[in-house]
Amino acid sequence: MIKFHILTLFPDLFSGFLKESILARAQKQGLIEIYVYNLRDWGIGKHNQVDDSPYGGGTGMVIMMEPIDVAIKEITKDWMPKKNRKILLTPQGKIYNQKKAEDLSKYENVLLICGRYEGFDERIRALVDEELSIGNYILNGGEVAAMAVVESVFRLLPGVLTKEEATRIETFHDGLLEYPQYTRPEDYYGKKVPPVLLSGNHAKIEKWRHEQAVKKTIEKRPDLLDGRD
Ligand code: 6GU
Repeated sequence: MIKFHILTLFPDLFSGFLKESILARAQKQGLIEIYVYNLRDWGIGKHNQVDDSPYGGGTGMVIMMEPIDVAIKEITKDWMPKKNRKILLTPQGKIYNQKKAEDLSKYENVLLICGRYEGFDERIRALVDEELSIGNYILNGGEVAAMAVVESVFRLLPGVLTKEEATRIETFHDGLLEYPQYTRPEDYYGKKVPPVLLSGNHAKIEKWRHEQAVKKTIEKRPDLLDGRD
């Protein structure tokens, strides 16, 4: 069982996401727990201040050390360091990928701190284990990135996908793109379903699907095959 802890200034962004069907089911089954914390709750003074103007001048506001530092300390107070991960989501991080998702799925607790793009005090970086980004583009904050991380990790947990789904992904996906799929009708205004899929010959269908997955990968994402025969 994995526990995600999300620290954000915009907790409401997560309410719809957390109710999504597979994620809701996984939470009910006790495969995953997700806690969303409002950074504002650790704000300073009667206005619960979390940011301030930058030293040296300039526009915009900078997230302050204290609310983040105290929030991290409180959220992680009972954690044993080895099985837990504290992550800052920022465009300056290493690019997130499937391998990273697999690594994270082995932790007991994962804290995702959603940075704001305008910035946070540089010293905050020293409070976390690593920084992650979900790609080379700029978002206003780490919230969408946090959802990407949660969704990609939780579907790897044993019991989340059905046995059938998991087997299909392992045997075919194995680093390849998905083979082409079709459903009714057989003929859509002249665009036809490949005849092999209607043949009823399962061995032939399996072979065709694997070939198609390889072909598609070579054509669309040859980078996925780097270092393979
Ligand atoms: Cl994690 N945060 C922001 N603000 N922008 C991003 C990102 C994260 N990953 C890609 N772009």
